[in-house]
This record gives sequence, structure tokens and C-alpha cells, in this order.
Amino acid sequence: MDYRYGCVKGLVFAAAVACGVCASAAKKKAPPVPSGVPELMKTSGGRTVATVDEWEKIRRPEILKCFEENEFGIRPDSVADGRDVSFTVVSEKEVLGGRAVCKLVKAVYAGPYGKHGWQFSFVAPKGARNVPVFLLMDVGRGDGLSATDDFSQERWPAGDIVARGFATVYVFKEALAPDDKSARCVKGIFSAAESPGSRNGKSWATISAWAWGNSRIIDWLGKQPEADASRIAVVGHSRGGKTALWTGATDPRVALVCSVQSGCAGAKLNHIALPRSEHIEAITRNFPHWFCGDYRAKYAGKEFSMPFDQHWLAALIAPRLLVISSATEDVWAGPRGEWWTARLASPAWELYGRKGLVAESFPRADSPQQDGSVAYHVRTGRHSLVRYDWARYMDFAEKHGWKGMPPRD
Ligand code: GTR
Repeated sequence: MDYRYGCVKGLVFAAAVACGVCASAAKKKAPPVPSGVPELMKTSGGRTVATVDEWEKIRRPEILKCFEENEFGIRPDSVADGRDVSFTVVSEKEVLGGRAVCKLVKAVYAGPYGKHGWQFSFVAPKGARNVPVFLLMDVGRGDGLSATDDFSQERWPAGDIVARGFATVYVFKEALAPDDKSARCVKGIFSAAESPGSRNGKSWATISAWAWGNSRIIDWLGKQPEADASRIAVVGHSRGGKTALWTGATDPRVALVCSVQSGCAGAKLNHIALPRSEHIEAITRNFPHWFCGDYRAKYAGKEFSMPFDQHWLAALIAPRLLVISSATEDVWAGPRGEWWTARLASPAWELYGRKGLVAESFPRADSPQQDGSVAYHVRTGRHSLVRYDWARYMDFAEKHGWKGMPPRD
């Protein structure tokens, strides 16, 4: 045997072994926490939060107020609760080959400046009693009814949801408030709730209005025998994902939040350098109507010096269930920043003796991390909501004891 060849081979082998060792060590080593991330578990007065009581009485209210005043805006008293909303079932029909019933419901808000109505669809397995509900606020057709015509969409696979014994709601977000920057928060629900002259830099904006709409549907669900009011999941993609997070933060009746590629101003951490992801200057320039005016005025271009960050928003959902999910090609939403939010929010769950996100490093594609009360997955593919995502949300709910209606023979 050629001596030199033996040597080279030995070296190559040794290098390969060393690399393998390095790779597996690197795999095991948790990545360093992005620097400068504002502390979650310290009150504004500098006190460390160590108990549920301190969290619920001091820190959680502080954080909620921070997001109201600086990102989503403060709702006017005229929409403080659901008192002024009435509901009518407009139609009821069997769908999915008789396996489910679809009700089309009209909600009307009667506010100090007028009325505003919108519709949503509720689909439950036929004969269902007390089953968990997955509520999706999403894009759709202008009249908001297109979803009732098609139960096998990737975005809203009502047939799959019913097949697992769960009920589901679809609502078209623009039926509540237009997604239009030129409308400047004066149309839709805004026109009935407040006078345009009363708005200021801290006034509620479109995401807050959409989240309010989700809460009104939850009011209605609470009175339906088909629905288990203690098991309501709110799902939303992208701008809908930001809305789902804010719904869960403001409404304790939401038992599971599924934030799908919510990105900047949603689940993506700001204190992380992801140069090709969306940032506050861009989002508030392109979509100023989603946020209160102060968000842009105070934080555009200042991500790294912000006194708060999005893991605080996620922590408002503790101790309830949360899934944050991303897609590999959705660089704009910043998957790693979304993962970090799940990770850094987790101490809020630990206060309640639960585990948040258990995993210590960013996962491979299509390998969901679902061991604690906070789950994360990054799906192969683009910016969208698809069946794969829905299946993971339902797996996670089932892991936590959510049971659908058993299949009928
Ligand atoms: C993007 C936007 C995101 C996100 C998304 C969507 O273009 O920059 O913040 O909300 O749209 O809603 O699809």
C-alpha cells in the first residue's frame, strides 16, 4: 500500500471524525441569545417577577398597556365589550355530504355613530355538542361568504377540521374594517364606534379592530351548544397572525393561539439582525393603518433600542397554548426571529409550572417542536397557510387533551 495514500486517508478520516464531532456538538449547543433583548421578567420598576401573582397583577398589565399604547392602539370605550353587538343566524344548511352543518351568522354593532354589520360562517360536525372550535380570520371575497362555498381550501380546510371532530369559524377580516391604508381607520367598524376627529397617535387601528371582531365571535360561540367555550383556538396568517396574537393577548377566553408567519410586529423578535426580513419602518410605511400612529413615530428604524419586544406580546398568552409557525422561504417574516420569540417568551409559562418552548435550537424544516405549551414549526415552502400547518395545530391541540366529536358510522 502506498504510504502517502495511507497517510492522506488517515488524515481525511480523522478530519471527518472531528467534523462530525464538531457538527454534533454544534447541533447540541444552544445558540446565543440575541443581545440587548429587553427583559421579560422585570417590572418597569426593576423588580424581578417571581410569582404568578406578581405576573398577573403587575407585569402582565404593564406589558398589555405597553402594546396598547405603542403598537396596536387603545380601543375607545364605545367598544369596551360586546354589549352592543347582536347576532342573527341568516341561514343554516348541511354541508360536506351531510357530515356537518354550516350556519351563516350576521353580527351587527350599534355604536354611538351608527351601525356596522358583518358576517361569518360557523361549521360544526353534524350533531356536535361541546366541541373545540378553530376560528380563522382571513382574506377572502368582498362579501365574506366565499368560504361557505368551498370547504377544502388549503387556507381553510374545513373538511379536514370537521373530520377530526372539531368545529370552525371563517370570517373575512375586511368585513369588519377595510385593509386599506387610504381608509385611515375611518371606515367599517371605526365609523360606527368613534368620530374621526377624536383619533390621536394612540388610537386603536385596524389590527385591533380585527381582534375585537374575533372577540365578538367568541361571545357568540360561548352561547352555542355545539361549541366548547373553554377550547377556542384563534388562527391567523401573516397580518391575520398579528391579529391572532393580539386577540389572544386581550381576550383570556382564547385557549390556543396559532400565529402563522406573523413576522414583523407579530411574532418576529425585533432585537435580531435579519437583514432581509421586514422591519418597522417598512411595515408602518406600507401598512400604516394596522398600527397606532405612535408605533411608526417612535420606533421606525429603532428596533435595536426599543424598550420592549415581541416575546413580551407572546408572553401575554401564558399559560394558555401558543403555536408560532414559519415557512422556510418566508425570509421576510424572519423565521429565526419568530423562533426566538417562542423561546424567550417561555419563562412566562414556567411561572405557572408549565414548560414553554422546550427545544433549545432552531429546528430543521418540517420537524415540529411541540413538547411544551408553546410549539414551533418551520414548514418547507412559501408565505401561506396550508393543510400541513392546520394538521400541526390540531395535533398540538390533541396533545393537550382537545377532543373532537368521534366520527359517526
Ligand atoms: C406582507 C407584510 C407582512 C404581512 C403580510 C401578509 O407583505 O409585509 O407584514 O403581514 O404581508 O399579511 O400577507
